[in-house]
Amino acid sequence: MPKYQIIAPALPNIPWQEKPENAKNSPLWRYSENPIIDRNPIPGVARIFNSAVMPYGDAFIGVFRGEQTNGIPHIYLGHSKDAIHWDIEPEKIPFVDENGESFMPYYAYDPRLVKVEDTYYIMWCQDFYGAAIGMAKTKDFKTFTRVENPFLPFNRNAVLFPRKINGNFVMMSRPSDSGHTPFGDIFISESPDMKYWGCHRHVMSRGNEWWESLKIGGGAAPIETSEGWLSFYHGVAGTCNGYVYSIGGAILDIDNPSKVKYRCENWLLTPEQWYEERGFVPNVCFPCATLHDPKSGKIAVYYGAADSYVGLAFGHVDEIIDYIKNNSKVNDNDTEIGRR
Ligand code: BMA
Repeated sequence: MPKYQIIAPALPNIPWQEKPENAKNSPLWRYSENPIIDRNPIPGVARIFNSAVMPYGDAFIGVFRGEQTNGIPHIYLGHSKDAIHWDIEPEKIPFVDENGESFMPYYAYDPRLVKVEDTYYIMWCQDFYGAAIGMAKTKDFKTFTRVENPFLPFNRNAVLFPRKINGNFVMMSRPSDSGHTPFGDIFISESPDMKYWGCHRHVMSRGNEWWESLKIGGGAAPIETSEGWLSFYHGVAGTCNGYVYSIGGAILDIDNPSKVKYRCENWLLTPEQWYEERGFVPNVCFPCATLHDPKSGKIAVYYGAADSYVGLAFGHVDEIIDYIKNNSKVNDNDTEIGRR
């Protein structure tokens, strides 16, 4: 049994590859067959990246950012038996309003997929008179009903927690601008009903370390563990040659997730492989989802690579949490409740 407990349903069929002997400098290692989704995966879509997956029945389901050949991103549904080989549906997810009428965003990107109680929620970035968060719910992956846009523009990287906390839905987001946003901290907001959002709190700031000194943003849905909410997020460095996106790790207080308990001063994954360093936007590792198994402690991280591919990395909950704790650096800004 792992030393640290993951609180989630069992996932014995989690994709996995053992740690290579030469792995160093991080508790995560890459799948040797990366990228798992290559260019031109379906007609009309040139690249799939920044996508989220979940267990579904005895297989897996996912929401995928597909960059169409006209350059406009939309969200596509995918199915997989092993969470590695994906069949992507050729049509965009057909979002509808509460009356069942078609209600498509102009564009949609960076989807996350989170199940709370018996409902799956998809959240993404879209136009709402500027870049903002769009959201929909489904129970069967056939009907996808839009819910009210949770936040005012400009905002990106919304990530719902996988259960209510103190009776409310809780969602991370990153207030931004409508362009390439040279700033940004992670906040959380609460809602009793998925319609009205408030009790906004600051979680953590950019800037602790150079690799995340420009901006940070939520990544995968936080994993509930015996140490707190294990969160894989992205941190961005602004270099003379452009932005560099790395994956960071933090552990948030289980009842008050605006309080950061541990925050790793080192990145957990940074662009090193050809599919991360070379592509439509070079030097991007952008986490959007994990699969995790409480019994074995195995964690699989799904991340977009260079705005061109989907990559997969693995780690063990004990090693990841120990690494974050052993290399943790938090300041008052991280540990306070985030209300001013
Ligand atoms: C961010 C988002 C992501 C993208 C990243 C790097 O602002 O648009 O979708 O992966 O930039 O280009």
